[in-house]
Amino acid sequence: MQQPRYLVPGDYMADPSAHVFNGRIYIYPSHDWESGIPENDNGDHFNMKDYHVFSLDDVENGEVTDHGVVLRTEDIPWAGRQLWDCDVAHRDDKYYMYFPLKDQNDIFRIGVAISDKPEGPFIPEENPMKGSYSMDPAIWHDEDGEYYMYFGGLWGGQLQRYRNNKALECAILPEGNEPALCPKIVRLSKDMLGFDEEPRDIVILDENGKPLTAGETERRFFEASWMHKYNGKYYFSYSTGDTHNICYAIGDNLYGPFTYKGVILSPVVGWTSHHSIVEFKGKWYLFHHDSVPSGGKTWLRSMKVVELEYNADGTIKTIEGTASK
Ligand code: FUB
Repeated sequence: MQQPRYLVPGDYMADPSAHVFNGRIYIYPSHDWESGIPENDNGDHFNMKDYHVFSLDDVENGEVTDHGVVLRTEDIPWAGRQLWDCDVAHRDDKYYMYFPLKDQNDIFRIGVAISDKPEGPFIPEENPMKGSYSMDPAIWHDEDGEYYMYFGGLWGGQLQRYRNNKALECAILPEGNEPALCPKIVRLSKDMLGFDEEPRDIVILDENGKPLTAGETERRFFEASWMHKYNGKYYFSYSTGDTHNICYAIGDNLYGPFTYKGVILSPVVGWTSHHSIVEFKGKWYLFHHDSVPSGGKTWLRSMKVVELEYNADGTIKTIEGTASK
């Protein structure tokens, strides 16, 4: 694949989570729109209110099918506002969509909605997942047969409001040489509707085996967790948020620790960067977004795909983002 490909030129779609179901790529993005809410560090301008599902059978040239609206805030009993990055898992004969949404107290929780088909529509549960908090869920189906959720995000994602899975009186964001806040992992229950354990920290180490610090903003975790496996190793990838990189770290265990390895995607046009990585028909792809088509409006993002390549030692070749072009 020579050039990145914008997948839905007629609309604004971001945070694409891509999976192969029934031999086809299904993409679960956030649906950006012009809500008129001014931009701030809390992400209030990302005021999304529904999801579409897309699918295709040829990443490089195939027609992209829009399966239409599959879930809306008005159908979710506990909804406040802001449907952010979702993900979908397949277990037995059902598809489970995991979505972050602020409840009526403006606290991010993670909800589940269920469908018989990968293209939806998805029917939401009455309540958010018990014990859930923060945002950006990414589901990993491991070879051990279990399903795991990686999640968390700073600033508007509210992770700094919690420690040890408990809400703090006041948010605390570590600084300088203090250890960076960690993304979380939790094993899902067999019915896919709850947590089967307490969420645990995902620790990202530097080349000397020391946890990354809050001050290492070019490479510490901010949001947008994703997991994939390559040549027997677990690759945890994520966005560095305010420094706009998509980075990755490699480990031998899905709970970590992971060792930082480098940048997958350098900054794109627009504040956020968010991605997913999937293998399809013998090639690896990076689904992501930028704000080039909207002329740089950070809240109007367009999803795209480009081939992702590995070096012989298992490291990933850095892809140049649109901010430097
Ligand atoms: O789309 C809203 C938020 O922006 C996502 O949840 C973050 O990962 C960032 O892409």
